[in-house]
Amino acid sequence: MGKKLIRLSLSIEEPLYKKLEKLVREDGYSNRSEFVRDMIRDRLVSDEWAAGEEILSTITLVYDHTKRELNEKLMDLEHRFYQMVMASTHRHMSECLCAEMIMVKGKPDQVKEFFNEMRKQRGVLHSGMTMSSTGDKLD
Ligand code: NI
Repeated sequence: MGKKLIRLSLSIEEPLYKKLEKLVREDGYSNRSEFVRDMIRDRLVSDEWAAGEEILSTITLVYDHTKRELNEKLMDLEHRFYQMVMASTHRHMSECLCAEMIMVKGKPDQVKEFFNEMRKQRGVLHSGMTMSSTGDKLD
C-alpha cells in the first residue's frame, strides 16, 4: 500500500513492441503497466517454484467414482498429504462423474508428488495443477 511509483522508459525493437501491444490488447489490459507488472509477477512465481519455496496451488480432478476403490485411494492420498491440503470442494457432475478442486500450500516437490499420485489413479479422466504463489513476495 502507498508504494512509490517509478516511471520508466525502455527501448525495444518495433516488431517486439507490436507484439507487446497485441498481447496487451488480446488479454484485455487497459494499459501496458499492469501487463508488465503481471509479467514480472509470473516470472517471480516461476522462480519461487524453481527455488523450492512454499507455494500455493490448486489441483483439479475429474473422475469416474464408480471405478473400483478410486474414492478410497483419493481420500487416502488427501490424508497422506493432509498438512498441505487447505480446502477441497467436490461437485457431483453426473451419476458417475465427479469433479474435485483441492487447494494446497507447500513445497513444490511435495505438491507435484501429491498431484502425480492422484492423477495416475485409474478412473481419473482429467487433472490439472495451477502454479501459483502465497503472494508474500509479489508486491
Ligand atoms: Ni461425486
